[in-house]
Amino acid sequence: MKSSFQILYIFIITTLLCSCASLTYVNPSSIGVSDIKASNSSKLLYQRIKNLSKEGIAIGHQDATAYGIGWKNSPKNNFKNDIEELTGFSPAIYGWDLGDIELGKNQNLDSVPFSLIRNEIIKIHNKGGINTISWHINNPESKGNSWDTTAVVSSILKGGKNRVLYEKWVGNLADFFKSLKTENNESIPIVFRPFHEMNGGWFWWGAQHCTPEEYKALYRETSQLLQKNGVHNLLYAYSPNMLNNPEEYQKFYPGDDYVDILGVDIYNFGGDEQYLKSLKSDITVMKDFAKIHQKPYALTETGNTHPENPKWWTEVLQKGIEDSGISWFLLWRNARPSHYFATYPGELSSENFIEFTKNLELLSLDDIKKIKVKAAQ
Ligand code: BMA
Repeated sequence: MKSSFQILYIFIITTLLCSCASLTYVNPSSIGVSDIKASNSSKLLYQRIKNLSKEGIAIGHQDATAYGIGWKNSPKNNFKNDIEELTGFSPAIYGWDLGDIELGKNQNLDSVPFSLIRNEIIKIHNKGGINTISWHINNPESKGNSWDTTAVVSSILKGGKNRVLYEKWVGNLADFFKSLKTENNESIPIVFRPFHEMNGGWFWWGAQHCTPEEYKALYRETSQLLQKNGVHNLLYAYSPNMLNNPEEYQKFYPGDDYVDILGVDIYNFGGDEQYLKSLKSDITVMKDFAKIHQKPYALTETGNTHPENPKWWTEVLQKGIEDSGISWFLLWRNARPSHYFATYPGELSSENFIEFTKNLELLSLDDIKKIKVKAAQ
């Protein structure tokens, strides 16, 4: 028989182990996601994302390991990323963009080769990280880029004059998604976030360039086309830009049958005061919506567009997201000294970023690696 000391010892050890790791077993068939043929790994990822938010907020960065300020991915820079260089830990969430894949090009609109994106996605998946993909797709009517707002949406919907071309473009996108496989030939689950910031007017799929009904049809038909092409490794995210009013959140919502994860993109283009206000109010709108629709939610894009305040992270972003319940926030890309959204060693706010990461229950790659969801046998 164990002595009461031994029992106490076992209890303490078990509690310590549980506080830094979580393993849940679920039956994948009990998890409902928008794609009824979704792979088991997508369903497990969905559950994992739900579990995440109970442990903290995962930190994400766009193109994190592809390049940063003053360096580019190379064999020498294997898995280098600005956040790790500064803090010693790597992000948990990795954002990528597939703009230009529809054209059959070898690299995306920011000159990142698709082969590099594929390799990084596989590496990150194997390390226990989560990948999310946006798509700055070109305009199928004008052949201009995403910001070319020539009217086009109705022409790519079923029966439209650009439909054949659009189906070809989605086919190219589908081929990339289907190529995301582990060594054991298992498909890698991805959070796909198509047609983001639709309530703004800067993209061709944005408000003013199509009706909310056309937008919803575009989102739904794209998901259907991907599935028709045999893509079943996606969780679909919906992410309007900073809201002009609370009603806007549901105005373009394609419906529970098409969306798995709720998001919102918020930047401080209009100054920090407005940014903080929007973070608080828009995340609350999204959170209430998420409660009704029973979905996880995240700050799908953010970053500092006016890097002038050395205490921005603790004085602004922290105040906007603490206690928010978001699963993650994704900082946009560190492209060059005149276009970056996170921080990097030696940057004005870098020391404050370190403080920020200590103040909040932020989850790094090592942290989320321990949040596991496995299929019950
Ligand atoms: C935008 C900018 C662009 C970039 C695009 C896709 O917000 O960063 O420079 O081409 O995202 O990554």
